[in-house]
Amino acid sequence: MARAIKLARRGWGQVAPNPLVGTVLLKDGQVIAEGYHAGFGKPHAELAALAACGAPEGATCVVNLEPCTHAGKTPPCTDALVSAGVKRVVFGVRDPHPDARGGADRLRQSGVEVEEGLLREEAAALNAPFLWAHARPERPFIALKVATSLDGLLADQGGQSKWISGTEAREFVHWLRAGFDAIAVGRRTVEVDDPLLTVRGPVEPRVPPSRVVISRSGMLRRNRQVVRTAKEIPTIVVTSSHMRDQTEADLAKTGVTVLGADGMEEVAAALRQAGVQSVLVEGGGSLAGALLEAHLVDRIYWIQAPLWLGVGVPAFGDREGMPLENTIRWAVTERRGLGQDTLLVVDRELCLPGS
Ligand code: AOF
Ligand code: ZN
Repeated sequence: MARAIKLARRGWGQVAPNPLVGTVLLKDGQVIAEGYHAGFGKPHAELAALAACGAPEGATCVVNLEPCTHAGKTPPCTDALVSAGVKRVVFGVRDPHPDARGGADRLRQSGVEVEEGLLREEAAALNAPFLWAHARPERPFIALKVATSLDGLLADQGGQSKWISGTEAREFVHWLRAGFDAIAVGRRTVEVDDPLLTVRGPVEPRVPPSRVVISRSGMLRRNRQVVRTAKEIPTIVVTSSHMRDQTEADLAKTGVTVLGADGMEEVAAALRQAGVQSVLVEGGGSLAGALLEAHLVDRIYWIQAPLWLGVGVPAFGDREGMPLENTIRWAVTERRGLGQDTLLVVDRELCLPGS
């Protein structure tokens, strides 16, 4: 299953709104074929593995997601597994998609032995945006990316943040961006850092993520990079409802889409209505803090650099305190080194359909 999850990740940036899926076929404990869902509209992982396999009769199929039952862009994986003579299917998490779900029952009815829940947490974390899109369709999956010093600061006391983290971490962020529908920042980040917020890394996404600027006041200068390139890359500004018309007038003919929303919940709902299923929030601290305080953050990608600044810009702005007994402990879903920096990925809650 760990191998299936690793294979699934090869579809990063190519499959959304579909899930990432990898499959390993085994016989007598030996791997006989592998496959993964390489892109939206392309063969499902099970079909790719079966196509790569000479003699699948009697094999065990290990896949991170329950095999589908629907004839979508490709025929149902359950039927393909049954006709290929696969004897046993082991999967990680159930498929919540209303058309595709029910694969386990269908396989059992056809006499296939089915085991579910192997590396369930890992499989759920892998496809959190897809799983949440079905469990909670009113808002996108929201992830925060923060790169800080050892003492949790985004920038030094002069506001300098280039570069707290190293090249490996910056490459990772470009890889990360490729897997999200949108990249969001607050107005101050656009004004101060003037980022382009595009993907310039090892993975070219099938659909480039939209850029989102969240700005209560709306005021955004037309000479900022995100505004100047809005005709080429979809760019959304979310402002308070009473500033919407003014902001639209200010940004007329730039290609920027202006949405009105009051409060973080409405911002999230407005983005979902605009078609955004997953968003990576890259700062600044006050936006990150406001989202956390509103319990709207599903995941944090925290990159910690080995340096100390003492005084500077806090990662989550100035917030009210949270007594220990009222706070929650997040689930650690990944922990690894990025050059000299350390990546920690935590999920507030795992989405486990059918449990
Ligand atoms: C599987 N194996 O590799 C994937 C599955 O748009 P379609 O026709 O490709 O169908 C997408 C739906 O199928 C998706 O929403 C999810 O429920 C399931 N994805 N299922 O058995 C795969 N990618
Ligand atoms: Zn399928």
